[in-house]
Amino acid sequence: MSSEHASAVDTFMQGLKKRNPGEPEFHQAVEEVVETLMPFVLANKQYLDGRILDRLTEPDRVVIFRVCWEDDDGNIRTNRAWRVQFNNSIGPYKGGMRFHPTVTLSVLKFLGFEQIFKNSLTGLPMGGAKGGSNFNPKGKSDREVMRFCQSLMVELHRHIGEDTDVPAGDIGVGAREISYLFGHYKRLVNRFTGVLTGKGLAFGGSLVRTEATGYGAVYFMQNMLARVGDGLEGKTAVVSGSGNVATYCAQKLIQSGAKPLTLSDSGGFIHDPDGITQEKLDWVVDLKTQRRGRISEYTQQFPGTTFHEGQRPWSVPCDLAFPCATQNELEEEEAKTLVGNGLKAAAEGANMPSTLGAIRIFLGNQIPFGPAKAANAGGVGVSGLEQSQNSLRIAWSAEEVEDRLKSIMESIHEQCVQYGGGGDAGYCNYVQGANVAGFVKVADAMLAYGVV
Ligand code: NDP
Ligand code: 2IT
Repeated sequence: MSSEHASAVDTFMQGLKKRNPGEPEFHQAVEEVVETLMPFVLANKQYLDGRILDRLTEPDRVVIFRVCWEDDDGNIRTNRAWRVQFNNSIGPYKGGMRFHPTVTLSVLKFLGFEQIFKNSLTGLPMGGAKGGSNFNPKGKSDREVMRFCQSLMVELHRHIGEDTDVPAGDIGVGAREISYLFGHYKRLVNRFTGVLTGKGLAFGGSLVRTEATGYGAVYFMQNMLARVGDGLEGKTAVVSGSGNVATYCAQKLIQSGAKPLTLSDSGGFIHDPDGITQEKLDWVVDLKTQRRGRISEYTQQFPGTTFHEGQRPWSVPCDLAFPCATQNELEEEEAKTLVGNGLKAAAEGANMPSTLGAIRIFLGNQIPFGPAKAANAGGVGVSGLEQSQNSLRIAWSAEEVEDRLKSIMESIHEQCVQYGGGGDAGYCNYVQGANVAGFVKVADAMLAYGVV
């Protein structure tokens, strides 16, 4: 980075931190983007004169509300919920809802901000948003989760709509939660619309939406490897997480001839040196979505495997890394370990799983590195396809949706290469590519609207 760029980034970040105190995740997400965008913005005066970076880092609005609900013992419980409607320049707000005790305004602002760029990269007309609550679904009965979702929707329904803002799932919000949320929205407004995505197949959901994020991350990896004349066949992979994204990432790896070696949750990671097979994965999906158990149980079911309590899987030697659990789960020292063990490429299934230090290690060692905005966009991409199907009142076949998902991931890869340097053969900086490619469309729309 030249000194002019460095000082422009520094001045910008100082202002942002002053305006948004106590929001470290939001600062981190913006810093990564601004660091790579600044040279482009300085070279393209219209964005500088239009103060696009100032405008793009200020959400259109944030709705904060109380959610009261009654637990199974008759106690009154209170949670806080948010919807961060970040930017709707290129389409209705779109982004998931996260239910997890670590949810704060800072976390949702980082997620909403990244969603603007990710959604732009998909090529579909979707703005950026994120929402959620500090509610912890773990250990709650289905009825408790239902009462919480219904109470949350009593307020949220005023702020969303199929042409306004279309929420979906994220950590702690899967098929069960989306069903409760959608069912209650429908009661409140007396309209059946595509207001949420990730719905059940019987009521407007799309085939392949469940699988889309994990599958998309593997397709993105496939594109990165193909660019350097390599492929997935025979590669070993370390995957973190054991939720929606991680399990379908592992599934597509298996289908592509690669061998996933690990999965994890907040309790630790399991290592299966023989490789996780489809049969074992079916057991994990049942464990996580039906029995709501812990990944440590894997070792009792499958002998010859180990559980590493309180640890993350990055010390296991592998060709490919797929962080698919949560933010900041892969730090600088862990990136060094992966590279030292011969890592060939990494793709982020989770949002911002790699710290800024870890990203610098990957880029510095010229490891093909697919950042979240690009690599995990398959989930929201298929959400966009679900919206299209709902509007058209039709349902596409699994094959049709998966073909479209593949094309979306391929197009995102091409856009990254276009703006990521390296020409035809050189090293592609996918972080720069994703940030600049995602930015241009949104920024041009904002300029066209005038001063708003
Ligand atoms: P799930 O709730 O299905 O799974 C989350 C997984 O991550 C679980 O294994 C969970 O373990 C683990 N995890 C969550 N929080 C922590 C934490 N603080 N520390 C360690 N492990 C943690 O969520 P998803 O699979 O949907 O989401 C995973 C990631 O992918 C998130 O970053 C999400 O934003 C991102 N993502 C999701 C998309 C989607 O379509 N669902 C689309 C694009 C990105 P435990 O059970 O112990 O909490
Ligand atoms: O982070 C994400 O892209 C998601 N959680 C999916 C959002 C969506 O609207 O499908």
